[in-house]
Amino acid sequence: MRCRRCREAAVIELRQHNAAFCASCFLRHCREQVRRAIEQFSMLASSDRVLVAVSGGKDSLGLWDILLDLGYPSEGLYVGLGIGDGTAEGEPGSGYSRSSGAAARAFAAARGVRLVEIDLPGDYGFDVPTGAAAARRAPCSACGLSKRHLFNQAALDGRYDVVATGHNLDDEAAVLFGNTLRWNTEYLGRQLPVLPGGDGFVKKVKPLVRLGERELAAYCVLRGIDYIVEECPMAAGNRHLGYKEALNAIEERSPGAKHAFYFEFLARASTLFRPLAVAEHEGGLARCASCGSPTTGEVCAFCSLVARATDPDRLAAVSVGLGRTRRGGRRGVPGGAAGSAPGGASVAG
Ligand code: Q46
Ligand code: ZN
Repeated sequence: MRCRRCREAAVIELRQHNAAFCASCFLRHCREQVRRAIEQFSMLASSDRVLVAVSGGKDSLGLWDILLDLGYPSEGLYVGLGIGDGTAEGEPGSGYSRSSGAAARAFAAARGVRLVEIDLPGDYGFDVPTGAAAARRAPCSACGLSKRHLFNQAALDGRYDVVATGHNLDDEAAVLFGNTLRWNTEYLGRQLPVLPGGDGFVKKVKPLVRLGERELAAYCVLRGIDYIVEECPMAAGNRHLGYKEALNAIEERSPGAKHAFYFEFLARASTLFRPLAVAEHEGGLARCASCGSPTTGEVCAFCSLVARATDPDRLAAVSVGLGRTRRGGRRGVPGGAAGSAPGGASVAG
């Protein structure tokens, strides 16, 4: 197998592109895909200060690496979720958040770039598994809601122009698949690689939408980026994993199917659903009485989660096993059974 560009020996075959690449041409291909996504969707201006949400996984660290190489002044944001802190050593998921934080810090130190850190247990008094159980939410629902709020708040506080997340093509295709299966029309109307800022929200972008998981893993290995390989232990049984498996089976028989599914949706269908998404906030947004964030209620969803997740009575109920964690979202909160919010619950890798 020869590299499509230089005819050297290839190290990776990309069937969706009907191509194979040597190591250096593959790295160039990844940077080029990100550059094209940024240009195609007007994601970033060259002077934008970018806050990259990093989880310590391959996608977010690969994204940060590529943005730095493309010359965007970017800094990282790591949110400690307290996942696996209470799990006995040797058990699955043990020390998950500690390891992911260490990977993010090591990358920032190696590249000499700033990493902003927020710690959910230390700064807000709860970790994702316990807080979600006390609030009677699915862990991924509580986690996704917290991350969306904290990314936005950190970007406002630090005066960043844009938040970049590591959602890749596999993530976006899986979210689209899930929302299409249920015809979650409001979410379909907002599933875009760019969410504009304004009204208390910072612009959000997903520059990895042209690259798949396998490409990101290969990129990090070839670049010597030491990312956390372990999946979040809370992801087990997650509906999106099932959607990804289904799409992988389709892609296997029909290379390029994921790309066509997502990009043809953007090109031909997403505008049809846009009015349904816009209608959701037609009444305008108020400010949270507690933190000042935009909200449709009196108190924003994050402040309400903090109140429940740190309520001593609820925590006591959890500790005696009465407040069992339910799978599936409640109150229509994205990330659970109610649907998959554009922007997703995850930092993505
Ligand atoms: S970190 Fe959080 Fe994900 Fe873990 S708890 Fe779920 S949403 S799976 S990317
Ligand atoms: Zn609030």
